[in-house]
Amino acid sequence: MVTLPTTFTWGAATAAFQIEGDRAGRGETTWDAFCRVPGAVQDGTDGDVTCDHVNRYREDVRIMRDLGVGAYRFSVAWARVQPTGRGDFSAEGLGFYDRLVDELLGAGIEPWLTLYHWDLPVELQLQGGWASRRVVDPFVEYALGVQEALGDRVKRWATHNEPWCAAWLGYGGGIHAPGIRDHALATRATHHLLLSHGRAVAAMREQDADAAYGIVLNLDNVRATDDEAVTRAALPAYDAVRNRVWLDALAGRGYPADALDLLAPHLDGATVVGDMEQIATPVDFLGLNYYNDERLEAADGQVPVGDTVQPGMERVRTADPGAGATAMDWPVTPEGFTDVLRRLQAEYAELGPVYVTENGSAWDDDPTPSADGVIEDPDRVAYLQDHLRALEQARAEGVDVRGYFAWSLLDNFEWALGLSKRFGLVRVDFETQERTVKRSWHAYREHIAASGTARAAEPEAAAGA
Ligand code: IFM
Repeated sequence: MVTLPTTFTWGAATAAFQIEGDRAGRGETTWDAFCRVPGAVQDGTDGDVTCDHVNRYREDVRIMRDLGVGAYRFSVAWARVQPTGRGDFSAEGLGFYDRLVDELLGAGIEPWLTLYHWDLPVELQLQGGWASRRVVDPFVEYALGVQEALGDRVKRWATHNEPWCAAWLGYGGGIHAPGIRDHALATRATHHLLLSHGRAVAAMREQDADAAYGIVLNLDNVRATDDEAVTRAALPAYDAVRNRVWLDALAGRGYPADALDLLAPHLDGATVVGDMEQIATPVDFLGLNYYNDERLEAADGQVPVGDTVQPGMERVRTADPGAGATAMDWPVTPEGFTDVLRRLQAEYAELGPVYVTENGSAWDDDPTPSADGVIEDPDRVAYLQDHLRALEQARAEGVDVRGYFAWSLLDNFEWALGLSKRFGLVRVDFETQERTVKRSWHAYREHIAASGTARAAEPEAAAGA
C-alpha cells in the first residue's frame, strides 16, 4: 500500500473508445459490434473516428497543460494493446500509450490510467464476456502486460470504470454493449468485474509495490419524490445494487443481505470459496464518479420482473427531472455530491482517500464562439461551479477527498447517445476535428489557479483560447 499525497490533484478525464478513433489500429470490441446494431446508438454514430485523439494527442495534451491540470485520467483500449484480448501484445498499440504518457509527463501532467472503460475485445464476449468467469484471467494478464510496458512511468492505476454500468446497462438493461437483457448474467458480470479487479490489483501490486491502485465507481443517492409506499420500498434495493454491492464487497463485508435477496439466485454456482477475499484486496484509493442523484416515483403499473435495468425497480420509475435538467435529462443535484462524499467518509473510510474521477454535464452548446473565440456554455459553468462548491463543502467537513477530474476534457462519443451529447470543456467539431475551448474551460482553469495547487503552465496558448 502506498500513501498518496495530501496535496489536492486537479485533473481532466476521458476514455479510450470515446475519443481515440483510429479504428484500424485496434481489434474489434463489443462497442464496435453494438454500434452496428440498428437503433442501438441514437444518432447512428460509432467509435471509428470520434475525436481522432490517437493522431491529435499532442494538441490535446497542450490544451490540458494550458488548462493547468496536474493529472489526466485516460483509459487504455484493451483491443488496441491486445487485439483479441489474449496472447501477444501489439507493439504498435502499446506504442501509442507510451508516447501519450511521455507527452503528459513532459507537460508536467501525471498519467492516471484506467484499464477498463467498457470496450471489451469481442473475442472475449464470444466466450460470455463479463458474465463468464473465463474473462478474469485474461483481464489480469492484460493488466500485467500494460503495467510491464508503462509501469516505469504510470503510478496511478484504476482497474474498472463504473462496473455498475458494465454489468447492469450492458447485461441487465441492454442499453450498452453487449446489449443483453438478463438479470442473471448481469449479476454474474457484477461478480466477475469485482473479482477481476481484486485479482488484478494483487498481481499488479506484486509487480510494482510503489504504485497506487483503485477502482472507479459511479455512486449516487436515491431519493423518493413522492410518498408512495412502493417508492419508499424501492429505495434500499436501488441503493443495494447500485452502491452497496460494490462498496461492501470491496470493503471486505461481502455482498449486502438486501442485495442478496435480489441477486443470490443468479449467483448460484458463480462464487467460489475465496472470491470475496480476493475482491477485498486492499486498495489505495477509491475513484468516485458523480453526476446526479436518482429520484424515483411510483410508476402507474408494474414492469415484469427481469424487464428493468436492475432488480427491485418494478413498481417505480425515474421522476421527471424538471426545469434545469442537463441535455442528458439528468437533474442538477450538487447537494447530493456532498452527501455521497460524506457517506464514503462515514461508512467506507477503509477504501482509502477518495478521488472524484469524473464529474461534469452535457448541454446543447451554441457552436458559435463569442468575440474572444470562446464557446459560451453558461449552464456547464454553473454546474461546474456548484459542484466545486459542493466538493469544497465536503473537504471543509473533513472528508478525505484528494482530487477532482472534470468530465470531460473533450466533447466525445457518449455511448448509446453517440456524438449528440457534449460533455467537453473543449468543443470538438467532429467534421474538421477543430478544438475550441469553452467558457467552462476558462472557469475551471481559474479555479485551479486560484486553488494554489496549479502546476506552472507554459505560456503557449490553447486552441481558441
Ligand atoms: O461518458 C460517460 C463516461 O464514459 C462514464 N461516466 C459517465 C459519463 C457521462 O455519461
